[in-house]
Amino acid sequence: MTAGTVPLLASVQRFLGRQHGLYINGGWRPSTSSQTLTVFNPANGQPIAVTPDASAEDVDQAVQSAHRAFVSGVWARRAPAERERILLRYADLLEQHGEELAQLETLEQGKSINIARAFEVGSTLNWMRYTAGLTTKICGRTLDVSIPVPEGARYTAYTRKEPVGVVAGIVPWNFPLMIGMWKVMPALAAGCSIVIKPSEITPLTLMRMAELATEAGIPDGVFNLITGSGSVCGSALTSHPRVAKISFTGSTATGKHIARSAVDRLTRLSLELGGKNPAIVLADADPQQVIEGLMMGSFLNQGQVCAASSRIYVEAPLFDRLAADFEQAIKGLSVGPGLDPSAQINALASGAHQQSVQAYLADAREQGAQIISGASAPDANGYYVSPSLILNPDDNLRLTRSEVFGPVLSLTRVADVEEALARANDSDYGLTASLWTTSLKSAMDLTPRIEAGTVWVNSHTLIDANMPFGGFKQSGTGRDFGVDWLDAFTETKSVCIRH
Ligand code: TXE
Repeated sequence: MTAGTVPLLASVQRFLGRQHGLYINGGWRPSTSSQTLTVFNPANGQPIAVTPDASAEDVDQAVQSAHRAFVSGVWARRAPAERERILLRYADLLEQHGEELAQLETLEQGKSINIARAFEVGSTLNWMRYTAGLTTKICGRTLDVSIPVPEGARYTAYTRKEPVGVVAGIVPWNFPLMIGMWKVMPALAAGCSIVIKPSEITPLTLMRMAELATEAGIPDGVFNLITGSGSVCGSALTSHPRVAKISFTGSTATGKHIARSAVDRLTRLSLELGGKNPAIVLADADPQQVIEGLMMGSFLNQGQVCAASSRIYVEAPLFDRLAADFEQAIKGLSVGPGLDPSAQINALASGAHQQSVQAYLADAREQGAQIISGASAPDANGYYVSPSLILNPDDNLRLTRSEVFGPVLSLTRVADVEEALARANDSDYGLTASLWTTSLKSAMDLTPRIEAGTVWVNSHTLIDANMPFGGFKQSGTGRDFGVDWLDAFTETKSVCIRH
């Protein structure tokens, strides 16, 4: 611990000191494999825990456990109000252990303790309670049908929403706890069982949530967790014949790979993939609001946010003013460990990811891009990257077209809104976008022309449990959140009764 950092709770230290296993059928068990994965603290590169690198055999045991629990009806056929009550109790347990989970998240992921408390714990609670409430709102329709045979027969038809079965949840490393619960909660609210695989670099908070699931009263086998690599453990899970539905959040490349294999069994699939999200700033925008909103939209969690703004197109009259303001704001950001609440930029999640972001910057520098950087790393062993602003990068730079997923923001001068729209939409991605203007007419006219699953006006990155979220184009398929969220975890059955 360094001066100014939050002291670790005894419960966090105890958890880190444990010998970790796989959570199958309501308890921990060792892996059949002797392979392990080490979890590092991104702030200083030190190892903090070792977890199993699960084998295909472990995955099979977890899926069979989930399948047995599903067909037994111990969860799926329980009254919706009982499932809701248990899921609300699960949320209460997260709240009770909020500080412990926030600290674990900062330790394994690198993010600020402020963000861990407010988002990984605070926002996740909102999502959990919202989703628990959906348990008692599942419903179908009654249907008037016109079946003409045999003569004189009458029919009444209706639809039922039934849980799809065993869900495989594959979780990335940017918001491990929150995105993990975005998979667990709708699956359980719908009556499914789940096998969840956290990212190999950030498994700890979901491991703790596995135990709390049992404490909340979720029956054994309904919630299973395996830790392991993507290539062996993740692949064995998403291609398992008893998995009925995959909910994946991660890179577009891995999402496509999983989708190809899912086609063989027509496994249901939701993919929430990357983004290269534009912001369009019109000349009549409020500059102060733009700076505040897009600094947060771009640098929250060191830019490791699929919805983050990373390309800003500014109408010419406002460009010089905003370039100067962004430069000042970026140079003013303090860089430090996540456990220091005053540090605004923290380490990236892994050494490999740090190198990937640095490679984008090196490539841009070699191509002659103008890069302005803020403060540098406080600890040479931590996975830090200085917050950076790129002015008017070429549209064909790797950094302009790919999801960098780091504290890197580009600002580009455009002649007018038509040029801004054309360049904003010129992307394989279409996850989010924002428009900055004080004109209601511009907002109403332009939002339908932006190719993105979410468009904010005068804000960016602010998501809500009641607002559907997902991507156009190669940013994914399906939508998370909102009142229809459970549709993706259920099958619709039509029942037709002759009478
Ligand atoms: O992602 P992967 P990576 C983007 C971001 C980042 C890039 C690479 O641009 O720089 O992806 O990150 C599991 N079968 N996003 O390589 O590989 C893996 O174990 C089944 C955007 O870490 O997609 C982990 O649990 N699973 C993003 C999860 O997939 C497999 C969040 C994500 O890893 C697998 C994270 C396989 N064959 C990265 N291979 C967002 N949309 O928010 C890997 N995995």
